[in-house]
Amino acid sequence: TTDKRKCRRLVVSILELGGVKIAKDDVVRDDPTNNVPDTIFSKLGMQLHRRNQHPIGILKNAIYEYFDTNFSTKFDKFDELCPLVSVKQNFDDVLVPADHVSRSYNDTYYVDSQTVLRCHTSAHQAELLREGHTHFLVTGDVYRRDSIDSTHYPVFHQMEGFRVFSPDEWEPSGLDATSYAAEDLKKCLEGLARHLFGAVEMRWIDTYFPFTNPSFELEIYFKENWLEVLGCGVTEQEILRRNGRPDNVAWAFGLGLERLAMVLFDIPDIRLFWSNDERFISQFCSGQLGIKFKPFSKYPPCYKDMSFWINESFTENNLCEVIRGVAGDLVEEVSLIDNFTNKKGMTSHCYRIAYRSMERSLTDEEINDLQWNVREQVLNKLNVVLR
Ligand code: FA5
Ligand code: MG
Repeated sequence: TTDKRKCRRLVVSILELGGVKIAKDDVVRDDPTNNVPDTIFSKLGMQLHRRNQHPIGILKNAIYEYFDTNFSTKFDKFDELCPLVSVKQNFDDVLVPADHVSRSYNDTYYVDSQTVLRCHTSAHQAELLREGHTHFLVTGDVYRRDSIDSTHYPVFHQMEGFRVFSPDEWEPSGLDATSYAAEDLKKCLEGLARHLFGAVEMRWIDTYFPFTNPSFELEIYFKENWLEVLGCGVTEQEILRRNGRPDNVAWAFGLGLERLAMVLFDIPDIRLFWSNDERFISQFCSGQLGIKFKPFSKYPPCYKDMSFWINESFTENNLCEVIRGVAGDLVEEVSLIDNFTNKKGMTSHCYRIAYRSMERSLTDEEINDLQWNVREQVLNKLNVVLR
């Protein structure tokens, strides 16, 4: 709990910095290692996963229930660990290589050169292992610079699951430790999917994570697409060895709670989770999984295109960050619709921005203003040349 208190003080000081606008702008301008915009600062401490009436909280509780009723060993639960973590916790402790893209300023929010907003709940694996936990669930808000569409948002929620096995668990099976853990993991997660959804179409995909081997992703069929809802795998032995469990094996998973909740409650757009609109909030009920979200009439989207010559430092994540900075949750999707390089070697991109409010219709004037500001900010901040 001393950790918890420390964490709170840190969050408060940052939020206070965020509140006193000038002070924070100064900090950001002076500290080139801070790339956290106001819109993201303002999400710290919201804790949607700790609201029992909110779809994210309802889902968390339903997953807790699955683990409480299906395992003889209790899973220790954490949902208040501080989202500000060290670079070491977020990356080194889970064996993310020094040159991995996820460490870049393009992908991760840095508070300073040694502190990030965690980009996954895996950041807590090592410390909890060292504290002696062998079965645990960690739920929390995670932060990523990312593209913009209906299933991606720069703040979302994950639940990490971790389970350690000892030799007397896998030895009688005749399987090697890794196969035993992999089988148990898939059984556990398929059982969870059945607990939440009943019958649902799903498939396993082989993938890569630095901290597990083998590694898998689970996809669920949703609105005519396969939607990736979680990553998982058998924990790298190096992580167990470093954290006091050299003779064990373990599995781990990281669930995207918004993605699961979208399927479960039929929520069409990830921005809705952040809505304060009564017409959204009031549709959900503590403990009830069966509710299907009824969209309050869908307002029409408005599309605006923007073409420019890019430079070497241009990235889509930076573009999305600028657009979000202007339009906030009024931007629904940003997609590259044209891309060519001319004879002189200059590359042009055309992006289509979809503006749509979840709560009301937008006026032409409002959209034109937004687009005008977006163009100006993109010019100023990204040093591109508009066409
Ligand atoms: C991870 O974050 C790994 N730490 C998961 C893991 C844990 C693997 C333990 C192995 C062992 P990934 O980057 O794929 O993996 O994210 C996990 C899930 O988070 C995704 O499957 C997806 O459901 C969700 N997710 C990722 N990015 C976003 C986003 N921008 N918005 C909403 N949900 C997202
Ligand atoms: Mg993934």
